[in-house]
Amino acid sequence: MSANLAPVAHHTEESPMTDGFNLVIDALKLNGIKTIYGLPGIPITDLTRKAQAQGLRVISFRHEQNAGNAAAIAGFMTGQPGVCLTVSAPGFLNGLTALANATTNCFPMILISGSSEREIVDLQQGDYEEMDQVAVAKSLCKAAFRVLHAEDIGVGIARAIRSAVSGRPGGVYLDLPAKLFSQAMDAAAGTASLIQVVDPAPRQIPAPDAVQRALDLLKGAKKPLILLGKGAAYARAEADIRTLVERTGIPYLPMSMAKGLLPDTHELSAAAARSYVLPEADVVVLIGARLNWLLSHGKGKTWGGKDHKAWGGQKFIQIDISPTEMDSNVRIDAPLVGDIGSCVAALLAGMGTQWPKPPAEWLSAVFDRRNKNVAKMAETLAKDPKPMNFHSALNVVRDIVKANPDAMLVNEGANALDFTRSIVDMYKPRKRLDVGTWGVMGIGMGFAVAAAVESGEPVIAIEGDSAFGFSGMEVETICRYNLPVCVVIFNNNGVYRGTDKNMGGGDDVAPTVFVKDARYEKMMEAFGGVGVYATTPAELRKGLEDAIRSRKPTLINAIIDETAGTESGRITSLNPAAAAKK
Ligand code: ADP
Ligand code: TPW
Repeated sequence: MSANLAPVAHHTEESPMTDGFNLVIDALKLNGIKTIYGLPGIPITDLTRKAQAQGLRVISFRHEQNAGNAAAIAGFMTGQPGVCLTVSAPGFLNGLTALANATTNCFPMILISGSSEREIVDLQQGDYEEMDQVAVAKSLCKAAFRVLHAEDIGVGIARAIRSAVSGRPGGVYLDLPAKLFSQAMDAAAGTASLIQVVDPAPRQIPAPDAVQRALDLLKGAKKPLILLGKGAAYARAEADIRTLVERTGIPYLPMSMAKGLLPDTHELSAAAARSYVLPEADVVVLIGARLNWLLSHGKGKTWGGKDHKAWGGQKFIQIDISPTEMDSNVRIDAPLVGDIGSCVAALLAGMGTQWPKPPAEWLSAVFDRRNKNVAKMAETLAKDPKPMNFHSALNVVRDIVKANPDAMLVNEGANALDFTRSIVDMYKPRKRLDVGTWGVMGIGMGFAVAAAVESGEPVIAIEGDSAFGFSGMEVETICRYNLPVCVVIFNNNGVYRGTDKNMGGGDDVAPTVFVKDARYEKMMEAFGGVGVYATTPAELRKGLEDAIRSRKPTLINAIIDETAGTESGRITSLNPAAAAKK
């Protein structure tokens, strides 16, 4: 054969091919992703099958919002982006609430969604499940990408991972149109196109002058306070944070999901004196906590201000990876921008081993109040009212968590949330998972599934009866994967309480009222799990102990006095009707 007649190179049986399906799976595996949370359908059904065949764990849900919430909290727990996989338009939209919630809470998550054909979508010709998903997702996440060619899958997944975990973590959307999955390419070239992301969340070292400024401010404090947020839990900085707290002897307050970063029983915890320390403190060190509504925006009466908008006079040191978080609500006198691990380490290095303790008057004022409040709470918890109320039920949960400090605790509701947060002590970091920054209902079963899958530990989910309803169908998922999840429903017959009356006097019940004495435990029994109907603390205790020992999917329907609790729990002041009365 003469040289100019040489055959054009083409693929033969000796040069194997790969396709979009395999490249997506290979790229995820190359980057250490082990689990996909999702819900199958066109065009991603085969992706879920092939992923499972190739060793990824695929946890299939009954609704995408719950799969998305599972992925988001997996991201919080592990520091690796949680992956949620959905079908086009409606599936994608169902996943979007979780993606937006992940972004709001700074949880790293990637929502991967199949989509319909670009050509048809862009001409709006009415494809199956047609939607310009990237455009819709953009405003609800940190970044949104679309991959059109198989050879770009590696880059697309690398960019999604980096966007989710670097800087302030958050949600990322990755759009994979149906056609991409069947695109074939040379297998060797495909492998070469994949990227194993190096150092996806680089440390960010604070500037030395910023560290010195913070130390100077702290040194002059007469009434210092440390406030720990879920950013500190996410950053896994508990060892250095503990050293910081103990070396300085400064009282600290944990935000809800920072509980357990240091054990809640730590001698320097001021949690039970919150309403005293916030207005009284003169210098506050915020570590991975934003001055958002959960902290009354750093001003107003909560902070000792004259009225609801006035500054209370505190000076703030804020440690955060996001430079633009500074001054978002009040002046930050000493911004310390960097990752929490590096910032706290730099503070410790700058302090040396000797650091003056806060004035004794401050410490005794704080801890006397705390001890008094703890004693008062112990009295309340010891009561045994009939029917059970939140306190007598949570007294049991408190004991169970104390005896099982490795168990995960998921929590949502209004009163069920607020009382659990203040009554149930946590002993280890990243064990308490709850409604977070938005106070969103519906995270319960998604979080519970991921908590079990990611940790292997027993999960206790304390749920208001309304809160549970948002994701209740996932009890089937819990049974299907035989997860050690014990759902405890605090059943008081409605949203907040079950006692409202129809103000129009008609036959319909009030908007906040549910079916009385609903038998939620039968939902778990329907799928082979254990159902428990508990009207006393003893029955609740036995149900929880059995569930933890047996690791069987369990649902305890804990009957709570329907008059117990308040409207909106602790945030009644944000309710327009209540605010108008003020
Ligand atoms: P909480 O609700 O517990 O008060 P927030 O969600 O308001 O906590 O605040 C968490 C903060 O932590 C966010 O501002 C986020 O930028 C920050 N953050 C998250 N991870 C890190 C990290 N590794 N280093 C520094 N800051 C971080
Ligand atoms: C997505 C509004 C806040 S709390 C709550 C609702 C509906 C339920 C409270 O009743 P529950 O708890 O769960 O029975 P308890 O202990 O007080 O009896 N939709 C979304 N998110 C929120 N936050 C709401 C509605 C809400």
